Amino acid sequence: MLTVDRAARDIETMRVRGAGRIARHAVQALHDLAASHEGSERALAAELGKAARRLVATRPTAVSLRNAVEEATAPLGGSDGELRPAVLSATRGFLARSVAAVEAISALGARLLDRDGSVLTHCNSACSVGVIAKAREQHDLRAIVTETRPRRQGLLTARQLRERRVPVTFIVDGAVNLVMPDVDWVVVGADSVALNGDVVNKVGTSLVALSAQEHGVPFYVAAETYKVDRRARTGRDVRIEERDPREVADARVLGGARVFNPVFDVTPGPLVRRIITERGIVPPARVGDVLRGPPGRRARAKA
Ligand code: RUB
Repeated sequence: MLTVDRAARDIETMRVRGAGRIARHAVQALHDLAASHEGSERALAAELGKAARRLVATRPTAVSLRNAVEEATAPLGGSDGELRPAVLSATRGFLARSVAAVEAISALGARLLDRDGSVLTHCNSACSVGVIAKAREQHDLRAIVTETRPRRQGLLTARQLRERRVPVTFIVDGAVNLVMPDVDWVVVGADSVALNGDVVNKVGTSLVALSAQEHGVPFYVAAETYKVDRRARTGRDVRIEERDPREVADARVLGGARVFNPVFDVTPGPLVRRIITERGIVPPARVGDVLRGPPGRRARAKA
């Protein structure tokens, strides 16, 4: 059984990380709380409310976490006497749909990488790994993976892609612009997407996007619809998490210099060619459309 406290600590310490995984971890904890609860419905409601607040506070930028927890605890607003089964059903529904969404995104996104070539990715995103690995089943594709300072999530990406037999070249973040002339596509994930199509993802993503634009390389974002932040009109409305400076460097070796360690940054929508969601591939400015249900033909895009 996954306790709420354990799940919150896993997310805070980044033992569990990545926007999709933290959302599922939080929802699993809410599920287990409801499943093991033996008190009254009223007591369960109070505990779920407290747990939701604790879980959402663990990482402030990924709206996936807030959206998932809100969905899982939506039955709190319902009628008396049905809370436990309703929460169990909501949590199980979310867990199943979020896993299926990654698979759907992988299959849809792979269609964009429609020939042999090189694809660059930054950080570690299950959606991006899925897209690249799926495309590799069809074409002679190689991946260029950035290290992703300071937490080096690129090591995970390189390993996961190798496990799926994708040839990988691993580079330091500063080499992105140098290799970009040899890149055919960029695919990254997202922690939040604002309604205007601005994308919030691992710090450095916006620099990758600028480099891609400079070299005429299509820049794709692979993100489930629950990463769209209905409350964020633009990327500036999303709070950027700052983490412990010691993740970057020991202040003593810097002669006491102050370290600034923002974890995410905002890539403006106009730098994004398309957003790959489980409900279709959309231009960034139309990302709000996918929240209203499956897109029609017009919302689907070609590479
Ligand atoms: C992870 C990160 C990922 C997104 C999307 O940052 O920025 O690109 O979360 O990942 P951190 P996914 O390591 O700080 O959590 O596609 O797996 O949801």
